[in-house]
Amino acid sequence: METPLQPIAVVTSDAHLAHDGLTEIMGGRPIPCFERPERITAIESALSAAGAVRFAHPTEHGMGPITALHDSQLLDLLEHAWTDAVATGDTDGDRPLIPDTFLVGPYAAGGYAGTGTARPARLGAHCLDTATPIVAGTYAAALAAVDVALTAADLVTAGAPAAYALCRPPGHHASREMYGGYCFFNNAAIVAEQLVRDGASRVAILDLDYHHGNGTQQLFWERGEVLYVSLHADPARAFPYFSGHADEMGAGPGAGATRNFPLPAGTNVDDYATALADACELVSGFGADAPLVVSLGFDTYAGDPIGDFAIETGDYVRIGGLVRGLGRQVIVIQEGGYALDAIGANAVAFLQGLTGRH
Ligand code: Q9C
Ligand code: ZN
Repeated sequence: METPLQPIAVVTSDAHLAHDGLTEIMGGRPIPCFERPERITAIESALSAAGAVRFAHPTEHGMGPITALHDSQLLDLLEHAWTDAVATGDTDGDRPLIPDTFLVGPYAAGGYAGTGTARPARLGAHCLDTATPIVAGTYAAALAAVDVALTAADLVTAGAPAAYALCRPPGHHASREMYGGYCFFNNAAIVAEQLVRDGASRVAILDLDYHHGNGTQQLFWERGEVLYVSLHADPARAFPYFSGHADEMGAGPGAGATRNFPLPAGTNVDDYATALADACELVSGFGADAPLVVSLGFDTYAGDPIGDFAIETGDYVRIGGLVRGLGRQVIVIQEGGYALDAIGANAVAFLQGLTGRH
């Protein structure tokens, strides 16, 4: 006989509202940000309406879990970028900060050109792309997203079968010393690292965002105790272009603990489920002794403005069900997903599959 299902805990905070980048530059054009506050409010509304969720607020976890993975220069930059730019006149207070000078080539290999490098110039030393604007509230929002993720982890560690962290800004493109791809701190990686620090000897991360999580991959590239498995659009055609190929499998003690499933344009739920079943085999075989961390993106949705997969709303029930089939506790971390008219329904469908309510 089945025990009554408990409502899944959804961790959320209004702190993300302070990060509203307004403009990103894509293909040389300034356009309204895809990564907007309405993404999370839409998910909250849909989950409220669907019921069977219980909202929880994050607790503060301090800087320790962040400094455990991220470079101090990245932290310093993100903390001060906006106020420095205001002080130097590099923003009039209305425009977001998007670097126009990038550090590549020999200087990049050797660190900064000089210790006197001004903070405004450092943006381009730590930034991946032109799609990740910084505004006054960015740093606070990014810190709060980490607390949202860590609080979901706390709930699961305390015994909940699953918890859903409505993280915004997302995290999986952020590496040790680099922000970009709408991400500042790597929420999912920080959770995985915290599980290791709390005593787990093996932790698995399953990344279901449309894009490859280059940041998560980099952070655990040489770490055999953290498995990173990702399904995503083939980097031959999709951001982040430089990583996510099938032959990238980790190095040193981490050799074999990174696995990538690049997928073609038009991938539908049958194709996706086939790859996900293989990914789940890897997760099962890894033998983690901590809850599974899932980086969840709804940019795999057919109607997503920056994706090209063919997954429909109802398909997320099946996808959530495949994750449920692993029979593990799950910490779900929100990553991407930009179709505002469907992201809420997609989240409801995924949770139906994950919790078995369908
Ligand atoms: N020409 C996440 O979904 N822009 N980030 C791509 C392609 C950046 C996506 C531009 C997309 C970042 C968390
Ligand atoms: Zn994405």
